[in-house]
Amino acid sequence: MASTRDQAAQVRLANPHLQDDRHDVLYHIGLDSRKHDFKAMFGDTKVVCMGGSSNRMKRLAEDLVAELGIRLPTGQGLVNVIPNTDRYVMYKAGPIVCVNHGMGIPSISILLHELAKLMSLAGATGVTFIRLGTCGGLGLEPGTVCISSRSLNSQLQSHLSQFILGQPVQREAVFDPDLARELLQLASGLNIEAVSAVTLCTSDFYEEQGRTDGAICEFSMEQRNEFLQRAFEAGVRNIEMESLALAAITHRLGIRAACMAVTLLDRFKQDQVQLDHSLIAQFEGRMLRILAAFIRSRNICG
Ligand code: R2B
Ligand code: URA
Repeated sequence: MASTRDQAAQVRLANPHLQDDRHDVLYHIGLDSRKHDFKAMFGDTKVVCMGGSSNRMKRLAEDLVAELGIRLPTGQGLVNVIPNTDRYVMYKAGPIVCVNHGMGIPSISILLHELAKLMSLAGATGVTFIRLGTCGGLGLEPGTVCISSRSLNSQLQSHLSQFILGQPVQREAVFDPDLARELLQLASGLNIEAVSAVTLCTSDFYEEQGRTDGAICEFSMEQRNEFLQRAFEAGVRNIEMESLALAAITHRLGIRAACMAVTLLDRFKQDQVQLDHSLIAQFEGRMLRILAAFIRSRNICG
């Protein structure tokens, strides 16, 4: 359970160049502090839910409204609150924000910079960021929910590497252990198959994830299997493409965050995702139930 101190904590940026009373344009999410009242729009935010696709995030917001009985402003319904951009969509249901992050580290990292600035300017307190995604599993039944403890890069190192002003900078990629434990317990209480996982996060779906079915492949089946086995021995149980940036950026800013991803296949057995969409939606429903239980436990929806 979050402490009283955590609940009152505002998002603190790590940038001495930014003044509190600044004019700020959050370009990729189409918000401008002179045109939008960030405090009125987002000051009550408690949970920011993220996932790859725009349609899925709209559905998630609709499902949360139904599941949690969230009352929307009369006559308004659920609307995309950032219609000035088509890069991302964002829905707000009471204190819950649902926003899509696109695919890969660059896309989610741009979003995380702007979301952190938005939450800070809005004066939101006790905010938790949660990603709900899909992934490949290692030795897990399809449909297993993986809750990341930390994230490894493609060299199996637990940090995000960036080049900043031409110099390498490494940021530790760890998730809040209490939050991960809490989500795991909620999953267990709901009888949902879930594991605590070290997550491998790559910048490519095909070659970097050891797939032999991309347009280019310059390694053998033996080398593929050896890499996946080495990842498994390093604790990796799932593979996806955003957790490294989510962990590194939120950890650097002191934002409580978690990454849940449901496995679509066992990568020890195959490379191709062959599930039909209705089964994927059913698997994603498992994460919705865990998320709804988490939000209920926080008593934040009135
Ligand atoms: C999981 O699924 C996407 C690739 O298919 C990517 O966004 C991810 O992390
Ligand atoms: N997303 C990934 O990044 N990898 C997979 O294998 C499945 C979904």
